[in-house]
Amino acid sequence: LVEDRPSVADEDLDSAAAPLPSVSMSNIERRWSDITSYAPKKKVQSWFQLPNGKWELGKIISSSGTESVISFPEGKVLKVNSDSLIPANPDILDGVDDLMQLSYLNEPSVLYNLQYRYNQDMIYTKAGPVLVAVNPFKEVPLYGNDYIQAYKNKSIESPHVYAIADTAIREMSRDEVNQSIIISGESGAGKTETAKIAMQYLAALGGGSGIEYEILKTNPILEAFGNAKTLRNDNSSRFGKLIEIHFSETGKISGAKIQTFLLEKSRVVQCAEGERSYHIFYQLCAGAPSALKEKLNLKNVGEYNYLKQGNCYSISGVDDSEQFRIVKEALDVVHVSKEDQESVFAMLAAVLWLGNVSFTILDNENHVEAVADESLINVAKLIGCDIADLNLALSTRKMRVGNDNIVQKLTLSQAIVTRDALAKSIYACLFEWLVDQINKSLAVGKRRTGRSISILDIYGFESFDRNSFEQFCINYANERLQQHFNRHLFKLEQEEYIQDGIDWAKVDFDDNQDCLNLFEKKPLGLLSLLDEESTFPNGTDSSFANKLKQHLKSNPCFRGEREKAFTVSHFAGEVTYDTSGFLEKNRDLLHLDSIQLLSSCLCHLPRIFASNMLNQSEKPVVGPLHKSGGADSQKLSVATKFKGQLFQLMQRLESTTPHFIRCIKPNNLQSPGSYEQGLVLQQLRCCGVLEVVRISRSGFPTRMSHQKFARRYGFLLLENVASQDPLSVSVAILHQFNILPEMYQVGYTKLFFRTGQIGALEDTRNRTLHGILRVQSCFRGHQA
Ligand code: AD9
Ligand code: MG
Repeated sequence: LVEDRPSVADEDLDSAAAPLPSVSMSNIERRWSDITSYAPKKKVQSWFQLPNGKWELGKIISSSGTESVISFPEGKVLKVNSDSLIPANPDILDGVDDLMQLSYLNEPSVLYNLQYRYNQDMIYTKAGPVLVAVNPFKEVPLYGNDYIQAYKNKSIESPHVYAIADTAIREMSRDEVNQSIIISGESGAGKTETAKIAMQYLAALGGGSGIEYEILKTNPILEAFGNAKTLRNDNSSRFGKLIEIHFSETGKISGAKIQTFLLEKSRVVQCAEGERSYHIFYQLCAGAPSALKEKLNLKNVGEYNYLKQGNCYSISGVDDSEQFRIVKEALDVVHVSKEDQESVFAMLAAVLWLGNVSFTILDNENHVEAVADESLINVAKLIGCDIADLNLALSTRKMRVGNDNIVQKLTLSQAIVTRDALAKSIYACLFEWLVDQINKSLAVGKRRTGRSISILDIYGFESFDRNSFEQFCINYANERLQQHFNRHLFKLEQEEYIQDGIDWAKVDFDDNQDCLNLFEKKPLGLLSLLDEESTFPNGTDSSFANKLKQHLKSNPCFRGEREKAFTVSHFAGEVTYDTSGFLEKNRDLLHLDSIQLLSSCLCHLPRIFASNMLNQSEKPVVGPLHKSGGADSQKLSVATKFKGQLFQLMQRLESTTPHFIRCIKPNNLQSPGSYEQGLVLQQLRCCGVLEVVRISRSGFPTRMSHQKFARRYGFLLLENVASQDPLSVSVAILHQFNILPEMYQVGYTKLFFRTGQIGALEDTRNRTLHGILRVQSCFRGHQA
């Protein structure tokens, strides 16, 4: 049997650049072995973990309780501790399209099953109610109209994003409940592509009014302005997105609404070596027609400081100038007027020129003023302000001392911060404004039913060598989503048991409420303490870190680290955050002088931006109160605003039926055909796929109807059963094989088993069938 099984290609295993994480008998496996004590049997296939962390499939030659002898396909034979063996599934289960069908649900079996399918371009697999999508990094022939029709007619059943979208549509009309498709996974795992594939299906089935075309066209716009090339993904989304697609009574799309979360502003003014700023800058420089170039004084990308830092100007296989044409066309479709488009491009050029503004030092206190060169002149011209006003806004700050207004000169470093803050704000406001325009164009028509399908494409859990404020917010969001995920799946599980009338003893599951409390508790939670420290004029990243250590040291999810760092135990693992920059990023101040400058501009966009910023500032305050009485705009902190958005999002999702898609990145090279076990395993753990498995495992994950069970194993019965009905036959089988009463439950229609029970039966069935075949061939041999 072992020899027949296509083995994991060695070169795939060897290509794993990073050492595999230690996967020997994780907690999950231990829990698993608590439920079924696996006694290795002769000739049975088993997983064994090599010292390098890779799993290898072998066949047990002999076993004496604590020790087993196992042979591997290439002839190697090892004597190993029986405890270190993990059962493998019988061959008939190779590449099953739902991991729940595996008799033995363990990490190596799940990894192997996904890889088996991936090697055949079957990138989608179900894990119970969750769809797992492994990024193919190449075109796979699974999409387009023929497939859409096939899923619509239900003539294909294999797992697919289309099938998920189809279920969402059906359940929306059947149950009259809003639906959501929640896509997660780490950077480059395929979330955005998956979201587009789902939208494609919804547009095809709900199309007709023409609005679906507009909805699809929002993708190139948002990607141009909100995506960038990073080291992990050439088209990385630097914002989270929820798109709510509304349907009319006749099932046609009637409109849509987009909400975005936490755009990475810092990328506008700085990016790492080998990365790019937002695509649109390169697209504009490459694709603007000469008249526009002249009007905006556009230069080559290499002339702009903000774009120079990454030392990366192009993306292989991408034509920025062609992309620019596509974006302009899309802007037309969503009704952004030509005039507005030109203003948008002017803002982009202004941001680029701002990065080139330099300063001269005036005195020995390092005070500066901006150099009145081409850059400064261009910025002033593009936003429509006075050169002198711009210079003042960049190099001075108005302060109130007592009853007097004084003007303070900025130092070089302060001026640079001010300049960059202005550039970041203009860009972020532009992004928000664009989303507003898109929403106006997609506004839900009058004949709305109030029914919708929302698609959430949000950054997955992140854990890097160095984790900052952005990871802090992202991981907090994931913690919330994970709770939603756990609770929902658990509920589903419970419902099925109740429906089939089986005993439902309460099954525990790890809730992550403790970790959420660590973030959210008032006044002594991470977010409250961060906000408090951000309002103190003398607050620094170190004083913040100290405060955390002082107040949270007894929290089991928290650990203070050396210097300015701290560690949080997230559901997906521990992450150590470096607090450097936390306060500044949380305050995200734009000085009132800059806002006033924007509000005095001749161009309409800067004025809109200024008034939006002032509107936001009316809410509760966070921001350093200067001893002298601050003239800074006081506004909601970034973390508080994000938390508010997140709560709103969760509320919205709570009222929907969720459908989960977990995207998996099989390698870090963005290349097809390579499947790194360690990397995949890490993600399966992080995005909770093994958690679903675990939740199910603490119940009765294997289900089989009475009929199927009786048909499949009935021939193994040694004695005749009085009644031939499937239930009686099934019960007789259970008795004959001594399956312990706590290992199964008999429902109205199905039998429910603990993990591993069917596996053992299946092994017996196979051995018996082999025996029968051998006897038959002997018998035929005799006859001949
Ligand atoms: V990030 O968190 O925004 O950095 P995503 O969104 O998870 O990330 P994305 O959807 O951008 O990843 O996918 C990355 C790349 O993988 C795409 O640019 C495609 O080249 C590739 N990809 C992803 N899914 C598919 C697919 N179903 N078919 C073909 C795919 N290629
Ligand atoms: Mg993305």
